[in-house]
Amino acid sequence: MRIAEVHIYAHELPVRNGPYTMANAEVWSLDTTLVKLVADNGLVGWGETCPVGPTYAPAHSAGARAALGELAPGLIGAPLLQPRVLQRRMDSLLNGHAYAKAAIDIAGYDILGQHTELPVADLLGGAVTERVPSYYATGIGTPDEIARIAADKVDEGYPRLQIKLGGRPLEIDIETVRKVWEAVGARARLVADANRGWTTRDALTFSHACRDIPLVVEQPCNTLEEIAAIRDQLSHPVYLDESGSDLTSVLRAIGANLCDGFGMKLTRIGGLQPMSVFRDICDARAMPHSCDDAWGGDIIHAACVHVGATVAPRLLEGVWLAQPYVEGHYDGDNPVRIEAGHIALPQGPGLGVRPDETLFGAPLASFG
Ligand code: 0XW
Ligand code: MG
Repeated sequence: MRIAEVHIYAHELPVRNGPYTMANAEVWSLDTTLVKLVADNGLVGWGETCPVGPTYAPAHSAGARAALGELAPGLIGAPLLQPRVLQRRMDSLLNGHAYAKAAIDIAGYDILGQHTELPVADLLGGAVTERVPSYYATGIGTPDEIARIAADKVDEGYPRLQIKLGGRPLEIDIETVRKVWEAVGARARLVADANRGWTTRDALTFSHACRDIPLVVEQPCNTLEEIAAIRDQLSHPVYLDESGSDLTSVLRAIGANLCDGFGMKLTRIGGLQPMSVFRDICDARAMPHSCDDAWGGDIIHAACVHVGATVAPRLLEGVWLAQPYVEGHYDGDNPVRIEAGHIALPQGPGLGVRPDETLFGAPLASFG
């Protein structure tokens, strides 16, 4: 079974009640890229990659499409039965650009699942649950507003909250986290995510000021070097998100004791195949982590839930989906939805989601 056709589509996802704000990004609408692979036996699989704007990560939608255009001609005839071989084929065609390769990898697994009549979670080692926990990520907001959202989301059933911080006076960040703690207490696990927005001074001041609040600090500063410089002085565990840019940086961070866990994104690491390797590295060192992506619709959401369902429950920090911020679904019959802070594993072979492709219009480019 080999790739016979590659089709690339663009689709706009306006942010419901936008904008969505982080220390280094304010986004009103996201431009997602969908990939349809057609196998030589007629099976069709879908992949997706959707950077959350051009400033969050070294990834942007036009970059994804340029990379896919570079890869696609060389992928015609590539094997679909061996996901690692497909990854190597992509690496032989283009250095880097993991977030574009991820869309091909995901579509390949969707086809492989249909061919074997297995859900993607089984292809990744097997689901340990049919319902994964999610977490709610607030945007940047006033202390009172974020505390109110936090209380509402915990009431809704979310077991974990990620409070977005950074890009403003540190006192407001500290007050925000204090008010959230007063509002929800130990009813949810708390994460303070500055998305690279703090200096080492800010991170130290924050951690000391909030030393009585049990929380995890996520990606406080821009670089691993900055985080390494203050790691031993922080009062809280540290998770890496943006700095866990590939398996090499993950190995380096774990080996040098630079973190206690990760926020991981499926497209950043290059798709389901490298994500399953990341999962197993984390398992070997008892490192908790999430299985997220930056943004997107039902296709990337289904992929995140499938891999999340294969993580040892004590290590799964949750599967974050953009779904609460996205209007509608690609697959009205099998939508991937967060309900009471948890997500049901899609059923059926492959990703378990069949998008209505008329939503995406004509392909931007087709190969094969
Ligand atoms: C909350 N997320 C997983 C989604 C946004 O794209 C950013 C991200 C994070 O943790 O930084
Ligand atoms: Mg993060």
